[in-house]
Amino acid sequence: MTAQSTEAQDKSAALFARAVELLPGGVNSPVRAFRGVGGTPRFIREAQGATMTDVDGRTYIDYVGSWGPMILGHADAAVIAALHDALARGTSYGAPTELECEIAEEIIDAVPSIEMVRMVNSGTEATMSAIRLARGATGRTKLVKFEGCYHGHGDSLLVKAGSGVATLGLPDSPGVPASVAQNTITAPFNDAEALAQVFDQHGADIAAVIIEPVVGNMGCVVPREGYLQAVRELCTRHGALLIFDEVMTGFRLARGGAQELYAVTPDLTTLGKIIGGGLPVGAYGGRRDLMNQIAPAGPVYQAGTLSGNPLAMTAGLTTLKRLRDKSVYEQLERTGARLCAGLGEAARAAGIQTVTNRVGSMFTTFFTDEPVNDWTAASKSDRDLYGRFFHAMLEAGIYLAPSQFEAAFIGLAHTDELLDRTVEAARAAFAQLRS
Ligand code: HOZ
Repeated sequence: MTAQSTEAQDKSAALFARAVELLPGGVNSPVRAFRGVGGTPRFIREAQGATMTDVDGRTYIDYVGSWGPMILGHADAAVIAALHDALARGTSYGAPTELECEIAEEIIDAVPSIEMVRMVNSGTEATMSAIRLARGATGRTKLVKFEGCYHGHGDSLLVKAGSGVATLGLPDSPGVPASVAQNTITAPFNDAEALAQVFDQHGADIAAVIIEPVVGNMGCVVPREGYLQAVRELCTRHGALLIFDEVMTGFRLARGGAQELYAVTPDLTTLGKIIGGGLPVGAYGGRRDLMNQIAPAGPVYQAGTLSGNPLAMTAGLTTLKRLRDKSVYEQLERTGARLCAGLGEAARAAGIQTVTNRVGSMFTTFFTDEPVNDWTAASKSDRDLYGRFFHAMLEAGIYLAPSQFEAAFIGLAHTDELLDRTVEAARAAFAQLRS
């Protein structure tokens, strides 16, 4: 990857030099280190609406959105006001609050499969806990996940994973015991026949199938028509639980997430990102009979000091209440379509082969000439070209994910004017790639 010479001696570069002495790789989450695109990460000073400003005063139109949560935009006035109010009443009690009932009611009302919910502190915690519950409830051990899907960094899940591990070329991780990894079976996404074969071989041992119903962590990859229904049917037939990892897609693709959009009901669902309104949060929920197996209602243990934290619940609840309005998703569909049509047209005009996958406000442009329906196809995208495109866009004030294998997100604060500026910047960036 080519480092960008223009960012040689700025405050971000100085901060990064300081950070690499203090934090592994200079960051607290790997993709942020820009290793997928080369160069030095921009250190952010503040963010407002659809834009972020770095420590050198450069402002960017933001399509990372804190990796998904910022559907309302940064520093949303209602969220900030609610947080101010909550702050004055204390930051953590370690005891139940009415807020936890309110957000649970909101989630249960919205997400078709969720009859009861447990709040946790991150998506990783949600998926780890959902898997433990699935194993506890079925008395089975094996787990099926799909190549290129990422469900956080739990031991069972770092097998052929996407997101940061794919970005760094480390789809499996040292430190995961072979005895744990051998209980995770992988299958290609979007291939119901391959999953049927896995069930034919291991059916009686499979506790759960976990899937990103629309993948965000190999870039955005869309399920083929009927695929999620086929996955549901196979799980039911073999007595395995179906877990939808809707950490990214929950409240993003529809109020009820991908399961509402595709009308497929999983047994368990994991959530995160949007439900915390930008504060650290996760949740898992599902059928009442399953959720009642979680301690203290049942024997499957899971706990957390900061779970249900009043600030996270406040930011999340304020965000979710705004998403009751159906016009939110109509707007996001319209803006997503407008932006992606513009990006496709800009690439074609420059003679650059791209494929843009999108569902609503979640999308990825791959640098390839073949359809991207699974990890095999996603991994063929030209990552050097993505890196050059990324930096050309960054220089033009557009902040994309510093990895080909992450989805981009549009929020309610992305106006047509900002989208059109993005397309103009892309036109110039694609043209640069030809030289
Ligand atoms: N891996 C997460 C997104 N898919 C988070 C990346 C980050 O926060 O740096």
